Amino acid sequence: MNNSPASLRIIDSHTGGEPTRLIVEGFPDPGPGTMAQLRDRFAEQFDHLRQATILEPRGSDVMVGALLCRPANPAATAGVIFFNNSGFLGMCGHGTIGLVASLAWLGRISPGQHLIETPVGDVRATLHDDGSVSVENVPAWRWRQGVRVATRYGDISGDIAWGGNWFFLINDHPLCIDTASLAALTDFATAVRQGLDQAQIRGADGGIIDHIELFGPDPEADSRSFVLCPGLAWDRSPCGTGTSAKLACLAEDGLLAPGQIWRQASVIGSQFSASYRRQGQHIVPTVRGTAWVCADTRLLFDERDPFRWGIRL
Ligand code: PYC
Repeated sequence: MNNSPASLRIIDSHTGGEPTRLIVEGFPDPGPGTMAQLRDRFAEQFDHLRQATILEPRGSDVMVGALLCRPANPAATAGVIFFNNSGFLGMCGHGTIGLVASLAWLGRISPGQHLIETPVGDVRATLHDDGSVSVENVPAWRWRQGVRVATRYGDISGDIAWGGNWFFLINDHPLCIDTASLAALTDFATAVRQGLDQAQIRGADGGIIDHIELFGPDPEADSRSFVLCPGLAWDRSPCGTGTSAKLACLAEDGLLAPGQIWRQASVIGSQFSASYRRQGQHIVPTVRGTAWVCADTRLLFDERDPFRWGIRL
């Protein structure tokens, strides 16, 4: 099998400012299996294509990649594997909204409900008539409350929750959640990430807590967040999996009732609206937002180009 294609067809979109680059053609066939199996095969055999798609000079650190896959379940509309500059994501809320908007733009799907397979479970996406997309995510839950982490900013307390990725959620911090504070927010969240790693504080399954989420007030929404992603880029969107983790904490604290709408703003002011239903000890969050398709093009990998597989620092 040729695992180094000369080009990939991609659809770029953004959801609340956060880009998704969907690979729709040209990727080597990863074979049959679940999305978790395909993700592992992708990582073993095609990691140069992840890097080529996301890293400079063709991509950027802020971009989330999505590989469109044949689903294992014939009833599903699609399977998807999300990735970024540092590796792979479990689920991605803004990316699923981007995926659905891109499939609609290609004319491959119509408004209505679509089952989508991801490496961490199935999600149900609804494409609405106005082009917005609701994603009923995998079950979310709070694993630990009030965990103290030693950082170079002192001890920081936060909750650990699963929303399709592992999050450390911090309400109590000294920073403003605004664009003037982005460098300070990034430094602070990076320090928390390092503190978690050094203390080997992990998620319930031993997974790395690779998303750090800080909250503050917003004049229009219920809350505004800053989310540091695994590759140390900050999320331009309110982060769908992060909003899911937030809902799990709000539900546990009795601060949000099932079905009640929560409006989560990002640091640049884009918004998701979200609600949840209960499922045993967990909640099932639904996150709604809008994505805009911005490019339908091809990435070219000339074999003479020394950076065809990305600038690897
Ligand atoms: O929307 O879930 C999300 C997400 C994860 C990382 C970037 N965006």
